[in-house]
Amino acid sequence: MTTIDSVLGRRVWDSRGRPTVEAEIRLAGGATGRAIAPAGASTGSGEAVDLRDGGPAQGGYDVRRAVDNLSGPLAEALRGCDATDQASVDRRIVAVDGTPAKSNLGANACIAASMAAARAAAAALHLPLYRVLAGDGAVGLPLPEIQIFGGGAHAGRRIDIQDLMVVCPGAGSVAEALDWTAEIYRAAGALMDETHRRLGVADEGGHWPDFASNEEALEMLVRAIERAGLAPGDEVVVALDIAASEFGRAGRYRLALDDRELDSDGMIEMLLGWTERYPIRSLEDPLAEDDAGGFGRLMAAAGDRLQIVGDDLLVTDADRVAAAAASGNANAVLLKPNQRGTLTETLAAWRAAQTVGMDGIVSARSGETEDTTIVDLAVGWGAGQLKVGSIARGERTAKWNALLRIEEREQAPLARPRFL
Ligand code: 2PG
Ligand code: MG
Repeated sequence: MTTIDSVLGRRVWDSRGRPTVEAEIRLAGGATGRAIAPAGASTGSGEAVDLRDGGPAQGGYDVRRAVDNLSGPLAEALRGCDATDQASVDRRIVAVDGTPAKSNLGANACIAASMAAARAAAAALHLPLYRVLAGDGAVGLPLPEIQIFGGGAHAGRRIDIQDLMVVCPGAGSVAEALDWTAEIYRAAGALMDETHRRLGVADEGGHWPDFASNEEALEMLVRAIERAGLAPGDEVVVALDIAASEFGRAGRYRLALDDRELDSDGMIEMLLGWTERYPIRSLEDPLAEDDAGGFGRLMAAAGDRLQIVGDDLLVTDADRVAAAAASGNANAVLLKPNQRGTLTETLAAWRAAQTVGMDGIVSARSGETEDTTIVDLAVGWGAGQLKVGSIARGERTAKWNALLRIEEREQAPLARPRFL
């Protein structure tokens, strides 16, 4: 009843108006599951391959080959496989692609198939996916990490920092955290309008800012928290995704907005200065992916009080997570299923992190859709934190609203990550 009968590839659209891949899997018993691949803009060089067609159509971003790979070789490989055995589904995906980076069939085709199989299995079992993923374990609600200002590759590089986010450790529930964040988002918009700093909405729904310096963004974020009637550093803290690989290489960092060029130690000094002046508790990709030494020095200086998250550095790779833990380069991992191409490999990265006491953040990409599978992953795997962009734009609110429904159903406690 739960064996895979058919796999269909479909070309659909993402939040940047680019084509993307949807997989629809039908099981022998009639249950179906659907999932859509997201896409990043600031990608780590170690990510699995997001297969695009190139050429003139759709700016080279078309995915007709990946869609054909789904309906062709992937469908053939998965037919007859038991969808409730995710590990064996994913083994087949890995085997039929046959390359380390899924460059043959495309990680976008692979992750859509892997997630659709999980969805079909949950449908056949008449259970929500997060319940299936949790197994016998308790369900945990992740603390939301929510963008207020977009920047970097998501806002025309108008500021260098990519994501300025708030986390509400003082909130008693997901619903309250979202309430507070919406007040902050609104206050930030009003403050920007008063100072003519708002240009629009960035790729992940945060305000597209027109600040004179990177630090002005931090100042305004704290003022927005205060204007919303909340206590910065207590009820609400700040999380940044510096996405430093976008402007740093070979130990040199060029902050265009501040017209400054820093070496690795200069970056660390600047970031630590910010953490003293602002209630920052989490720094994602504070240094470039080729600067593991810099990560190590930052961890040595502040790894006991700050969450240092590897995204481009770790690319959801279990081996990299283990290596980073051994060398003390990060204390948290961002988990993006499409960076690897299967759920089993994504889970392996999370298990590797848990083994060494690292924290986890399940994350969306900057190019997203209405697909909410990552919400189930964060809840079912007990990842503790969830990052999906801002509290505006439908592809973002689809995830927060899914999380609200889960909270209503489960009444589970909100996670309390150690550094937040
Ligand atoms: C990131 C993500 C989400 P992208 O860097 O963490 O903000 O961006 O999907 O463009 O890699
Ligand atoms: Mg990132």
